[in-house]
Amino acid sequence: MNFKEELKQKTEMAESVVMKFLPKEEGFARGLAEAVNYSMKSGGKRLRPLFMYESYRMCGGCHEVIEPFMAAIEMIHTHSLIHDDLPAIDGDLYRRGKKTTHAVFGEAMGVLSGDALLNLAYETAIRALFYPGDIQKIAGALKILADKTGILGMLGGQSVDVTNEKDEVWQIKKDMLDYIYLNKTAALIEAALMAGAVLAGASEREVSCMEEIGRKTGLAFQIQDDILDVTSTVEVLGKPVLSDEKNHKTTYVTLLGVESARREVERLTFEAINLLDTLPGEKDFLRELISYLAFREM
Ligand code: GRG
Repeated sequence: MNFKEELKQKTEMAESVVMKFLPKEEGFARGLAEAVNYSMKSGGKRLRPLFMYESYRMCGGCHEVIEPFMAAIEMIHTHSLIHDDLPAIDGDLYRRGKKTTHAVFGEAMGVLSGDALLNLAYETAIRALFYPGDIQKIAGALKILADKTGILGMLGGQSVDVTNEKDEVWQIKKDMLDYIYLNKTAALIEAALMAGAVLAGASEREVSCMEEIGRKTGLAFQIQDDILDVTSTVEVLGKPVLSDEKNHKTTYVTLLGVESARREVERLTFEAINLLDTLPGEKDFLRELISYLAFREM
């Protein structure tokens, strides 16, 4: 099977795992479950559950305990997208080629469904405690998920982005831009790789190597996002282009130009793969996935 076929098959597997943990649309709160399910079923690459599954598999894991964690990380990611699209932040009406959650269900339900998803992520991950398995590993993975999402992770990174916008600080230096990218984007990719490794019983050295791989891969992913914002089209991306310019954002493209930004993506990807190759386990798919993302078109 070639990489593209394998990616399709594994994405479908991740998709079906995520679907298992969605709420039932019933009762008085049916509207909230509908908004949550709308956003969770609106496509997306399912990269974070895929990264988590591949790390788990590579480190020798082979049990269903990974499944609630795969669903949980996609829920956290989707929460961040719903809130990022709100009028108070980017005010975007399209994502993944579909209307954004607040555009369909209204702003209040957009806020609430994002909140509900963040909570549902932990409700879901906690279910792993009731699977047969090592409680210590599950506790370790829960801690990673919570830490990488919080003030010292994704939410902290986003807060700096939002504060700059509020204060109309348009020109920021590279160290601050890196802080934002490493937290708002890379932290969840680090969490995916680390939690997968911890659940599989990997050593401390292996888990911190996974963290570094996630850091480099996540930074490259966000720089590629900057590049696609100026080089792609709304049809290919399924969301608005030139939005960084519209929002006066400093990006790797505004700091370095498209060509140097591309070289940075390639350098970070090369370093991530070199680190991956220092780890034991079967990693062909993960290696190809990391390099595929450096040239992704959406
Ligand atoms: C401030 C209210 C408020 C909310 C913040 C935490 C947060 C919401 C946003 C996090 C920042 C964020 C949205 C970063 C974007 C990272 C990124 C490049 C997302 C796109 O990921 P893909 O391409 O998306 O994997 P798909 O659609 O494929 O799942």
